[in-house]
Amino acid sequence: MARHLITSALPYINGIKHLGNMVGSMLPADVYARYLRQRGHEVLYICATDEHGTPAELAAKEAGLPVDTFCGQAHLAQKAIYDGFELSFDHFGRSSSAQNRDITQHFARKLHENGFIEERAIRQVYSLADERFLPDRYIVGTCPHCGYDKARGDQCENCTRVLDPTDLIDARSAISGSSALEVRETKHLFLLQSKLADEVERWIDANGADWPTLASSIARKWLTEGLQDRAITRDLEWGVPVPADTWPELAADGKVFYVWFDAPIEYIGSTKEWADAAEDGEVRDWKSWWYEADDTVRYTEFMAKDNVPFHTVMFPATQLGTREPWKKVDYVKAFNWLNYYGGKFSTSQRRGVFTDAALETLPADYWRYFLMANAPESDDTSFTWELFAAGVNKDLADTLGNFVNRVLSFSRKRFGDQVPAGAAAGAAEAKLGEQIAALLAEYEGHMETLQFRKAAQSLRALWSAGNSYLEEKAPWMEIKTDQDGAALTLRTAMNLIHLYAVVSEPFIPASAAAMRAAFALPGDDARWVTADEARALDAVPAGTPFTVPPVLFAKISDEDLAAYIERFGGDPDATAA
Ligand code: B3M
Ligand code: ZN
Repeated sequence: MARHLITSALPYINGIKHLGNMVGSMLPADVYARYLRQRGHEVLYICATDEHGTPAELAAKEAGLPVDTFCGQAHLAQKAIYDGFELSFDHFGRSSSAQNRDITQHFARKLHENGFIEERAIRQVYSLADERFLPDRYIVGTCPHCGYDKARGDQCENCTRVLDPTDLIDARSAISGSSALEVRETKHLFLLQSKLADEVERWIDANGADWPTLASSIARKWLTEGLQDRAITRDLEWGVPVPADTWPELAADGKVFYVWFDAPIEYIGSTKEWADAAEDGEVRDWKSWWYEADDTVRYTEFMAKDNVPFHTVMFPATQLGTREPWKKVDYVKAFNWLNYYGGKFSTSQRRGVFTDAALETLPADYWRYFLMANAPESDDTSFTWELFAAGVNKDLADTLGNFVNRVLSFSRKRFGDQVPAGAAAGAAEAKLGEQIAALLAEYEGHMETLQFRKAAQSLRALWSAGNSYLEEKAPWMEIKTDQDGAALTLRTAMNLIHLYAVVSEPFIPASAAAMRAAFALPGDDARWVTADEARALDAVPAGTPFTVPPVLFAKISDEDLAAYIERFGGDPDATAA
């Protein structure tokens, strides 16, 4: 059995994430992790909050809190939401941990020893009012090309031209608005990516062949454009400090590492946090996953497309440059954007549905299922409340939920609280068994290749097959003439419910648990079903006591839909009209 290391891109600490963030990283990683665990693989699913950098400092300032206090609170707030979504992390860490500091510093020392880090003096804008150096995007002014007066120091949003802060007319600080700026010389560490470019390319040639096109094309594009040496330190208060043993002068100057340098290293840092949190004699070995890992470890990363260059080029370059045997990614699952009514979800404008509000509105399973069934895999996709309501009502409420309740209530009414025996399986059951086994194989195929939309389609087809069987056998008619036949139909349908509970678990864990709990089967866990078991449909034998669970999925009514659109804002064009 393989050992599966799974990471999802680390959510940035400032602010609650929206559904687009959720579907592009954490949620698919969780679905995959759950699936592999059910199939008996050893899985380590790691995530963390990404806590360093200017946006964290500014968000803390806005909240009127010291940055470490702010990050501590924001970490817990995000963690509570991810628990609500039932994300089954083995560890949800923090990039500001001592573990990450130590490993990040270790990486930097090794890169330095091997000649891949160099100290260079650069000229940077310093704000006298803010008493700090300003990153390019925190300098605003008038664009020299188009005259737009809110152009940023790195790029003009209006004409998209790439800028240098010194190009701006009437430059001022985006933080304080002060124009008391001066250019000062300061020293920084540079990662010599240009020296590692060939090696990274060879590594991608050897390992990236089976990545999805979205990931490999972005990686290639970066390499073709040429890997630039990159400043990996910043003048900030909050971050992993440059180690004083190696760079005393820079350390004394208070330099910290750039957030994108320490963030991917936190995948390792968080794994060490997980190991350090072991209790009572439990042994958690972080190194076997990351250092000299043998080829039983398969490492899969999940992320949105804008994060691909850092994961396929910059982080591997960092790892390779240490000349140490760090585990590198085997498979990069990248996602396009989820839009909101065709426009962007926006954290700053709070446009769209945010994960906290989503959970306050409806249970996690509704979101999990809909988002994965419509995941932006091959293209950007759009969230609309209309599509969401239609998907939930048709697939979850009608096809799955209604089947479960109908079968269990009818059987209880006619045969009591135990699974009825009835006749032996006949031709209809044999046909059904074949069909279920085939659909299950299809479903597994899509899960193994991480094609989540297709997997959701197969899952839906499994649910539909039960409905067709039930319509065909019509036990409510059958019972009038053939009690034993009706009992067989219901027993078979109950076995389908149990099978659905197992195979739906990756997508809708809470509802799956409720379905499984309907049957008092001793020692029942969510262990995956074999093809033979799927064909036989007899895991739940006659005589098993059962209960009828409360309605699994409530339908979204037209009134609900109107209220959601009213609250969250719907199609901007429709509202304007
Ligand atoms: N925090 C990107 C983001 O928030 C970043 C991912 C880090 S993964 C190591 O979009
Ligand atoms: Zn411009």
